[in-house]
Amino acid sequence: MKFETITYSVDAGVARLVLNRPERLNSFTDAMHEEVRQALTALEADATARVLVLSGAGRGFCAGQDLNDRSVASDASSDAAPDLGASVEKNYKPLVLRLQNLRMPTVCAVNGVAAGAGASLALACDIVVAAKSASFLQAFGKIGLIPDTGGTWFLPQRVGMARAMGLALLAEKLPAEQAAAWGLIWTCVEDDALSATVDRIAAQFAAAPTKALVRTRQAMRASVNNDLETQLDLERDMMRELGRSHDYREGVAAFMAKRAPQFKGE
Ligand code: T3D
Repeated sequence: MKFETITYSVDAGVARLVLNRPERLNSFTDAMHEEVRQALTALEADATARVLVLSGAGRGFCAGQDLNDRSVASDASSDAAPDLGASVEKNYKPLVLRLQNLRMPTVCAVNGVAAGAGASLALACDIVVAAKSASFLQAFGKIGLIPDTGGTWFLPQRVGMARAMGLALLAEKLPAEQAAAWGLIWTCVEDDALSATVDRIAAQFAAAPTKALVRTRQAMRASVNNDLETQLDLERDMMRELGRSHDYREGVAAFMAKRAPQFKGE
């Protein structure tokens, strides 16, 4: 597919969506939101895709909303003032929900700074791998906003309230290495190892029992609101479903035959 602000491709089960406005650190315009929506629609319809890899072109991952589109009138109460709630409702909220509900695992390669909604977008992915020179910045506080795109949900859950509060209120860059040490992301690797690390994970997911990975994601997330008994019930129901799947039968058959499994994602 041909896009102006992103690139999108699928090869060997791996879908790659690259935010591609490097001169603006891949910040989001309405056009980019629209193209991301189109790419995700294509991805959802593509039976060959088993994993989504999200990354940014150039030296940054994503600097959140393009603030050139937010040159606010001096009188904030004037009709010219943008309705950020409408922007969140139309663009950022559905983007997070779509990623979280995707029928395949998502991997984010954070190649450089991830700021504002860009940081939250990375955290909306299942696995986040960051280059050592990358960083995470809750830039919102610096321009009079709150961490959106799920920031106020992801941060306290991943790093605890004290660190979440510090990150959001002080709006200081969190280096990737510290982000990994705090449990905000899966791992941090040397800059020149980022592509190979992400490719390895993507290849593993492209050959994995996809449905089981997706149910795992759902169960993990549901645990936040469930008591133990409810969670045990959920696990029972998912085990019942997966026990009837092709990939479970294949996994057991491959184990017994001492061969590599051929999962179909079904
Ligand atoms: O509005 C809504 O719809 C509601 C939703 C909002 C969600 C949000 O994301 S709000 C938060 C918006 N993002 C920010 O506030 C981050 C702004 N950017 C920065 O603070 C810094 O650029 C960084 C810390 C991310 C990186 O700093 P640095 O020194 O590495 O790079 P730089 O020189 O600041 O940026 C490079 C270029 O990208 C520069 O342009 P220039 O001078 O070379 O022509 C800069 O203006 C541009 N750029 C970076 N971020 C944005 C941007 N241009 C527009 N919008 C940006 N967000």
